[in-house]
Amino acid sequence: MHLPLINRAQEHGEKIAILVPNVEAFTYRDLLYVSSQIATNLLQDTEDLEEQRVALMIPPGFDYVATQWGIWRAGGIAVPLCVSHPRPELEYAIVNSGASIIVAHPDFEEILRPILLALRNSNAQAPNLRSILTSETLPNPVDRLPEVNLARRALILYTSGTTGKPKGVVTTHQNIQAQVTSLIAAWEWTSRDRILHILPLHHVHGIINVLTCALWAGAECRMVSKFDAETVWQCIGDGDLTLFMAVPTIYVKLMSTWENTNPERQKILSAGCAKMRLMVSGSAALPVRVLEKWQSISGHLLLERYGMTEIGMALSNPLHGQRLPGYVGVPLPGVEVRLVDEDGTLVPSGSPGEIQVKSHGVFLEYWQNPEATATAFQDGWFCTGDLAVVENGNYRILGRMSVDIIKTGGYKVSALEIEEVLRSHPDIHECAVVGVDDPEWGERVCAALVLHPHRQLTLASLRSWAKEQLAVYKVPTQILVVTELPRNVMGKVTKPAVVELFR
Ligand code: MLC
Ligand code: AMP
Repeated sequence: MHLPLINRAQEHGEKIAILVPNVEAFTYRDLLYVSSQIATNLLQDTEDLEEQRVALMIPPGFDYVATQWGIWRAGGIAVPLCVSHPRPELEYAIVNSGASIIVAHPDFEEILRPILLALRNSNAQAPNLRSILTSETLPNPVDRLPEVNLARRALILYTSGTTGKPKGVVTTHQNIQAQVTSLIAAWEWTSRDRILHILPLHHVHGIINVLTCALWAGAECRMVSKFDAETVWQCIGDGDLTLFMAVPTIYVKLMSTWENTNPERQKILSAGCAKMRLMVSGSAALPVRVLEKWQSISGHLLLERYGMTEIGMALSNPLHGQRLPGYVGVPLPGVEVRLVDEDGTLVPSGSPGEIQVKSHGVFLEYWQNPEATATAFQDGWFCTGDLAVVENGNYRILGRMSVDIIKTGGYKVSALEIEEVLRSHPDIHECAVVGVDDPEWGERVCAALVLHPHRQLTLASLRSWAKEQLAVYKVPTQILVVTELPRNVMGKVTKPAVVELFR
């Protein structure tokens, strides 16, 4: 028995699975064969990877997908690394997941080399860490591949929380199947769909909602190596896409590029949008003014939905029927949602409460962190840490319960993680990191700093220092040097007062 994703692909043999516009196209048959070669290569002389973690650092495209499938078919757990992360963040994911193999595109050999060397030298960590480049010749013929039970772990995605360092969210093949089939049913994916994939491939939005849904449905997934507004518009303007999904920041960037285009081309681009059957927004709150402006450009009332790495998608506006601006709709098929107060009691309709979720799509565990896993659940319900209210039968997201969680450009970022890094700067005595509302990024990462006596610090120098350690979206975009941080009577830094400093 193969994994259902693999079985289904066999039905679509000669159909195009992955297309890199103007470069190359690969059929489902190609994907099945190359992923079996990759699985054979990963297995070497063993029969089953038995949930060994395989990290992959590959830009969006066929090699990424074939490697992800190869890992699954060999019985491994895929750990996708972000292709733009600096060394410390890559090292953290590799070490924390205990990866025994890393598959990388040759472009990343240089950044990975010192990490691999350091890990191989520290015997306790990973003396046998194996590295494979996607440019290597693959074995032919292929081996018999193991049977992989759906209850087995499939994926570890790193996500920030309120405890500083990111946690590895583990999903099983069954979880992925539940997440995908729920979306396929709700948004009526079919093998006739063609979607443009422009999202990062180390998060659930890009991996599950776009890539895996497309391949599960036998649809065509068009991949570009990195988001670029001009390229996206060109693909939309070609006029034969049926679906598009993005975070609000991407819609804002697309709108500004459209506005700087001449009126004739604007018409072509808008006509490309109008030919699609669905455009979706998620991963962060979609401001109503963005929704309205996008409607005037594209003719589409964006379908907004709500989800999270740990649960997949939970709430969605309808494909057919009325979509309410500012609301995220109702629970998706197979998903139960409830709102509770601080005591864990259900709140009456119209009152705000924490969103809690139960479904087969809910993750298995935080990787090697049973305490965090246990505290994330209440009576079998996953506690999202997001507040919402139900009005006229529809959920409206009110925000997060913790000020230390920032959403910027669709990325979830822990203020505490950034503070920890900033405190290691030789000039910084104390700091408080907050998210400040921003029309383009949703929130921007801002830092209030107390410096050591007689020290000075510019934003530019702090940013270039921080980029060595943090992903670009975690690097503060604004700093304020203050003599002291605002505190409450208990002496605790009050983040809302810090946010006010930036207004
Ligand atoms: C980048 N820049 C930022 C920034 N990110 N500035 C402020 N805030 C941010 N968050 C700056 C950089 O410093 C740089 O400036 C310039 O923008 C270009 O950087 P870049 O990295 O090239 O940006 P770009 O490619 O334009 O990226 C923007 C983006 C990207 C929106 C395409 O952030 C993105 O792909 N976001 C999607 C994230 C996602 O998939 N989230 C889903 C998580 S799953 P300079 O000055 O250095 O040039 C989830 C669950 C669910 O949330 O519900 O889906
Ligand atoms: P992540 O941990 O990166 O998967 O991010 C999940 C978080 O994104 C959720 O907990 C929400 O805070 C936020 N989120 C996702 N979709 C929406 C939405 N439509 N509106 C508001 N917030 C959202």
